[in-house]
Amino acid sequence: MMEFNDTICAPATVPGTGAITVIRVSGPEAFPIVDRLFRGRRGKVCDAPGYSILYGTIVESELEERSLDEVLVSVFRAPNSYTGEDCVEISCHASSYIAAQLLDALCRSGARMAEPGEFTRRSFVNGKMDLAQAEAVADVISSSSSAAHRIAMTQLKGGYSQELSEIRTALVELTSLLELELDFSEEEVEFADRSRLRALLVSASGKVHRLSDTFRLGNAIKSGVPVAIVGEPNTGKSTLLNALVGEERAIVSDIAGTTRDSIEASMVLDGITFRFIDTAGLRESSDWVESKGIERTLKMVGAADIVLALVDPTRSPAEAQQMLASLTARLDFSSQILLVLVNKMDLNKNVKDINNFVSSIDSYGDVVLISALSGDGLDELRSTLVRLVEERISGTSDAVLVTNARHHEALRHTAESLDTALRALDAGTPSDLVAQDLRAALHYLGTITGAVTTDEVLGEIFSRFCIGK
Ligand SMILES: Nc1nc2c(ncn2[C@@H]2O[C@H](COP(=O)(O)OP(=O)(O)OP(=O)(O)O)[C@@H](O)[C@H]2O)c(=O)[nH]1
Ligand SMILES: [Mg+2]
Repeated sequence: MMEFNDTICAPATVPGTGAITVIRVSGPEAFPIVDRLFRGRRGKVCDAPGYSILYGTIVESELEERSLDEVLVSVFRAPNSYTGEDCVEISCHASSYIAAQLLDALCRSGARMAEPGEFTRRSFVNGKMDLAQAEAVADVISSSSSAAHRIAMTQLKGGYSQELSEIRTALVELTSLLELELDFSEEEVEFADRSRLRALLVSASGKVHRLSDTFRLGNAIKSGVPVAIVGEPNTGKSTLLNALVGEERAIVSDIAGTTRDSIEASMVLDGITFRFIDTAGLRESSDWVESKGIERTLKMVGAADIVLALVDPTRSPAEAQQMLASLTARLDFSSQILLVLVNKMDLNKNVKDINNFVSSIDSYGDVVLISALSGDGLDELRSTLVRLVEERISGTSDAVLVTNARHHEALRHTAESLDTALRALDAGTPSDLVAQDLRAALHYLGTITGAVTTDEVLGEIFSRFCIGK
C-alpha cells in the first residue's frame, strides 16, 4: 500500500441542504486530528474500534472549548475504509456555517482541504479499486436513470474489470508463447503452434471488438438514447415532440417549414433516458435558413440510434414512399432503427384507405399508427421505444457495456494492435515483431483499469470529480 503522508478533509455531502452534513477526514493523522476537536461521551476516536460510531461534541478549536455542534463520528480503520487509510466521517447538522467552521478547525489542527476526487484517487492508489471502478463511482453519483445506474453499478462491482482481466490473461499467455519461441530461436524450434496462436489471437480480438462496439449503446444509455423525429413539413413532428415530453417545447403551426432548427428534449421512459430531437421538415428548399435546417436534420439522422419517420396518410402514398426511400438510403441498419409513424390518425375514418396506405410503406420498417394531436397510439409508441432499447441491451453478448469515452478509445487502440498482430502472424512475420504488437495491445488494455497509468492520466480523470468524492 502506498503511503500518503498528509491527511485530507472535505464535505462528502452538499452543505446547507438536507438534515445533516458529513465531513470526511482521511489519512495517517485522521484520528489524532479529529481527537483535538472531538469531545466524545465515551472516549476518543484513537481508542475506538473500526466501524464504530461515537457521540459527542465538536469544539470550535483546540484552544477554544466552546462547542460548535453535537455530532456523530464514524470510525474506519485502515485498510477497511473507502480510501484504505484511517478515515473519520463526522456527521454534523446541515449548516454551511458549521461545516465551514469545522473544516477550518480541522485544517488548523493539521489536515488540509482535499482536491477534487482525492478520496477516490487514494482509494485507487491504495488498491481498493481499479481505475474503471473509480470512474464508475462518478457515474453512479451522476446517473439519472435506472438503466444508467444499473450499468454503473455493474462496473463499480468490478464486472467489467473481470472481463478485461480475462482478455488480459489470454494476451499475456499469447505473448509468453511467442517469447518462448524466441528464447529457443537459435535451435530453430517453432515451439508455439502458429495455428493455436492464431486461434487465441482471433478470440481475444473478437472479445475486444465486441466490448468496444457496446460503446454506442452504453453511451446512449448513460447520456440518453438519441431519437430523431423526421419527415416532410407539416406531418406533425413538433406536435409529436411536445406530446412525448408533455410540454410545449417546439412551435406548432400549419405553415410548412415552421421548424428551422433542431430542438431537443429528454424524457425518461421505464428507466431509460431518451433524447428526442425534433427537426426541420425534409423537402427541397430554396430558402437558405430552411436548407441549413435540413442539412442539420440529415446530421441528426446520422447521429440517432432510433429514427421516427412521420408520414401523413391524408397525402399520397407515393410522397411518403419517396421520403422513406431517401431516408433509408442514409441509415446504417446495423446500428440504427427506423420506425415509421403514420400520424393524424384522427383524420382517418376510412379503414380501407388506411390499410392501403400502410401496406404501401410497411416494407420500410415497423409501422405504428398514432395521432400526435389526440395522443392515440402514443402509449404503444413509448412501449415500442423501450422494447427496442431493451432488446439491444439484452442482445449484447457481454453483460457489460462500455460507457466511458476514455475506455472506448483504449479498446479501439487495443483492437487495432491485435489486428496488426494478426496480420503480422499471417504474413509469417518473426515472432518478436508480433510480440511487440501484443505488448502494445496489453499496454492499451492496461490503461483502462489503471495497470498502466501516468500521473497525467490520473490527474485528468480525478480532476473531473468534485471535492469530497
Ligand atoms: N388532425 C391532426 N393534426 C395534426 C396532428 N399532428 C399535427 N397536426 C397538425 O399539423 C400541423 C403541422 O404540425 P407541426 O407539428 O407543426 O408539423 P411539423 O412536422 O413540425 O412541421 P414543420 O416544422 O413545418 O416541418 C399543425 O396544424 C398541427 O396541429 C394530428 O395527429 N392530427
Ligand atoms: Mg415542426
